[in-house]
Amino acid sequence: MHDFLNLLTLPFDTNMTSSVTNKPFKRLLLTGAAGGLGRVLRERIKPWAEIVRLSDMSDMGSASEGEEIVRCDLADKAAVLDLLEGVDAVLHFGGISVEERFEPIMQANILGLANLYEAVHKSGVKRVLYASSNHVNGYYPVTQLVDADMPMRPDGFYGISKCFGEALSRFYFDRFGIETVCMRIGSCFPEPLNARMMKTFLSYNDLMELIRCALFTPRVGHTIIFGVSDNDACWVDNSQAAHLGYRPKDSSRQFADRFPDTAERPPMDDPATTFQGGPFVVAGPKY
Ligand code: NAI
Ligand code: 15L
Repeated sequence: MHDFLNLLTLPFDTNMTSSVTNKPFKRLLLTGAAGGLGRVLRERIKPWAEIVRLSDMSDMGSASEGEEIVRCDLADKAAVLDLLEGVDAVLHFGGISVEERFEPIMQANILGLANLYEAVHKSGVKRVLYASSNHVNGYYPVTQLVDADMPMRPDGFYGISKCFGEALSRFYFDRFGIETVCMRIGSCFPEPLNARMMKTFLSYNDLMELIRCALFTPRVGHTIIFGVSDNDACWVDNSQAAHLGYRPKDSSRQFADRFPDTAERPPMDDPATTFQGGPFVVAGPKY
């Protein structure tokens, strides 16, 4: 059992006196920095840390002021241990982000996550924000409201790897008191790309707000929150994560003319419209 007093230790400097810059964190690590969301977050998280350490296995360009670049494969245990040195908190966005063959998912999202949490523990990092996914629950029907306490129903190897991440982070909290916010992100793109995303849409601004809440709420323990904007229709219930105070400001409704709700029931003979995971439910398994 972890020492309960660990829970009273915040992941950032409450006095905001860490340096002349008055930024709450000395060093924030962002993994997946070369990816779609990583590139969005790169500039936006800078006000929170004296140094943002950016990591990915792909090219991230060169470091600008206040940045450090560490190229590494999450499956490389020794490299991940080095990656975590001197880090205060982690925004973990690296890994395979779609349905894939098991082998690459296992390397990046399962072995990679085990490497990350062991390094987090060894380095004394206090908090992780984990980019989980709506695909931990892809096999719930679109007619069902889902909350964080309901059993996971993943829709493929990708979703299963995110279930692993949520379970692993729960274990590291129970065992060592390392706090994690698992953000079950819906569809985070500049705008919804289809009718399903009208329900799962998360704007970039709301993603930032979600991250801000997850990073600066004094005590988060192990929290699961669904990352969606204030969309008119939605199949997730965030009441278990109310303590984070996340209030989305955007909504998919501004795109309603593109994907009008015809009020007809979706065709229930098509798994991609029957289940919340959409096309992911039929994408696998690719073994
Ligand atoms: P992405 O695929 O654009 O970026 C992922 C990054 O991880 C890539 O730059 C890739 O090079 C890197 N990566 C993959 N395997 C790696 C490894 N073994 N070692 C180091 N780096 C590795 O994905 P995106 O859209 O930016 O998503 C970021 C995170 O958010 C992912 O974990 C994804 O599962 C999660 N997410 C994203 C959603 C979205 O709507 N964009 C929805 C739900 C979850
Ligand atoms: C995800 O988990 C993926 O990373 C992203 O690319 C989208 O496909 C999203 O889910 C979604 O469900 O729309």
